[in-house]
Amino acid sequence: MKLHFSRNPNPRLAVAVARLLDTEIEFQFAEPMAPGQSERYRPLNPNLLLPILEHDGRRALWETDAIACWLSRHAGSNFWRTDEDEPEMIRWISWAKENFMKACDIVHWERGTKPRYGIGPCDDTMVEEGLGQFHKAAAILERELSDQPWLLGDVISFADFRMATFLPFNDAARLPIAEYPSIQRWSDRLNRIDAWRDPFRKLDAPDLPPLPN
Ligand SMILES: N[C@@H](CCC(=O)N[C@@H](CS)C(=O)NCC(=O)O)C(=O)O
Repeated sequence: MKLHFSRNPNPRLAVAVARLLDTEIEFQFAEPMAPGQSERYRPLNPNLLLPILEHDGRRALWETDAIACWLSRHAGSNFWRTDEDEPEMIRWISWAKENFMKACDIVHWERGTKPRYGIGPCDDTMVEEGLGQFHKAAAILERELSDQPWLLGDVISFADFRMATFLPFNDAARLPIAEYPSIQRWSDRLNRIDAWRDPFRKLDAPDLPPLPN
């Protein structure tokens, strides 16, 4: 079994899931979009994106959520809920991608990815738009986390990891997480989990390009 990854947000999330679940797996740093790499990677993922899970030598699985589901089933874990909490978990995954995570992504793209990869100048209008969406979504998330440690109650699930996809990149995005005390506490709680805080430990993978000053 092999997980192709980079240090970017979605592959980081998949590596963190594999680490959390103690999956016996080979971690392979990959650059599907680098010159000369697309021929190798297109059969594995036509989108040329990461993460990619090769799990049986014939077929490859892409999309982080599908990979997290597969890894959790493989581990016999309820991290991806398979009980009566499953619909609620899927609700939060779906909402995250349309709301909280999407807002984080907009801001992170402008303040993190664009300068890191020299894609172009930060668009302040998009940052404002992203921050507006962030505050709207954060208010809902704040209420949800005000009286429980994790999105589904007392036990962490993939919904927490998914919701937090961009928080490890907040040095670049500078989202005002601290204005939301319950979200801040939840993020601190996540950071006490080794697999979340440091998924790339001992893995051979170059650092992301630095942010210019
Ligand atoms: N919807 C996809 C998104 C995958 C994606 O956008 N991956 C980005 C990183 S966040 C990527 O592969 N970028 C090129 C790279 O990291 O080399 C998923 O959830 O897996």
